[in-house]
Amino acid sequence: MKKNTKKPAAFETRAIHVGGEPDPTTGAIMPPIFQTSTYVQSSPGEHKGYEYSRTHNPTRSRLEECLASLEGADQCLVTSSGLAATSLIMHALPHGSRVLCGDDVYGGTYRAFTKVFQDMHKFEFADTTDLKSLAAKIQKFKPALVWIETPTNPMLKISDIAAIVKLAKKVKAKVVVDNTFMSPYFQKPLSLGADIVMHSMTKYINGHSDVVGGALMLDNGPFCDKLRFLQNAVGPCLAPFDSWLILRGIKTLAVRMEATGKNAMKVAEYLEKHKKVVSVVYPGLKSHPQHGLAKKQASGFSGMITFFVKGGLKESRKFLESVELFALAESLGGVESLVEHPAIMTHASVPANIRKELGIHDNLIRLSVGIEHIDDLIADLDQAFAKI
Ligand code: P1T
Repeated sequence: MKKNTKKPAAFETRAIHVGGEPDPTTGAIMPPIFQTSTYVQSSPGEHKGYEYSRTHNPTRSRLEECLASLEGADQCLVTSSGLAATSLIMHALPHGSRVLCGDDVYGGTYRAFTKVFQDMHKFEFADTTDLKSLAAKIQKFKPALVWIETPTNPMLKISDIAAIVKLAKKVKAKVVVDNTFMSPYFQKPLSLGADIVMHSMTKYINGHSDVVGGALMLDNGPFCDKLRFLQNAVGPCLAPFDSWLILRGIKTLAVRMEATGKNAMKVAEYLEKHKKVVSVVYPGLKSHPQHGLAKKQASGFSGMITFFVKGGLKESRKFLESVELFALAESLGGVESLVEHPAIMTHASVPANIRKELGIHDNLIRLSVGIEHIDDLIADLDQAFAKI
């Protein structure tokens, strides 16, 4: 994208054009996929900026440029999965660091912190929606890093990013926000003071359920340099074709997020009135405990809904086996609607007693609302409820 205009281009425009410049050698409007592992040098050490694709790849560089722009960061590093991005941060921290993590996070993140990195760092978990107790915990534990997901997966709790940054700064802790559920279209944690944004690009950023990938966005500095070093030294790099697919998916990020948000609001309102539903959790509903905060720190509520169906596992199973348009599958953020059972599926790696404390009961169902026609989505939910 030419950089001679005074006013920075809007999000929608940057999503299409940053990193999307036509190929300079052929004029191809779509960037080529540099499906190569290595690059020819004219003399040892003399090359065109690319040596080996674990270190650099032109297709991957384009994706990183686009994502840095959308999230408002100096830099972006893309990785082979969301968990690979999380792992890079863990490797970048000095050994023995203290990490304070939100109590309700993706099951795989919880598993990584408690079953992979637990000997490298010291982890504690806290309800990051309760600022008073969080302030005390931060003062006592003195973490080097505070890790939050907002909204959380799967309970959709909202944490006050700016307030947590203030608390973290008092003990010089960095704040990482897993922004997967919102995408940079609805929420920009760096603008609220966070140090690093992490994404599972597998979800909204790519949006088409055909790639697994992760991303870290942050500003220039020693921590960024360390992550770049580790991206090459540890090796969780994203393949050129996957980078290209995500670059393609991002072009429609704004319209997809608008559509998913609109559909989700209608589905949430429908569920809230349904007699076979005990309660609905959706940040866009006035009944959500942090609805006001959600409105203040983000520009939309995204497409994730959780609800408690009347009954227990039997009723949940019946509902999940009966949906026809909603697909019963892990993951989220694609154009197609998905439904899942957190206790058995995405959060099975969280111990049962902790699941219970968090409210991840057998009658909890999670929806990722896609961008199909709303009437078809409601009709599908209706017929599935009728089968219970
Ligand atoms: O699956 P992967 O790309 O490695 O991303 C992990 C991850 C990180 N953070 C959040 C908030 C996530 O939701 C995920 C992955 N989540 C699912 C697969 C899921 O169904 O919730």
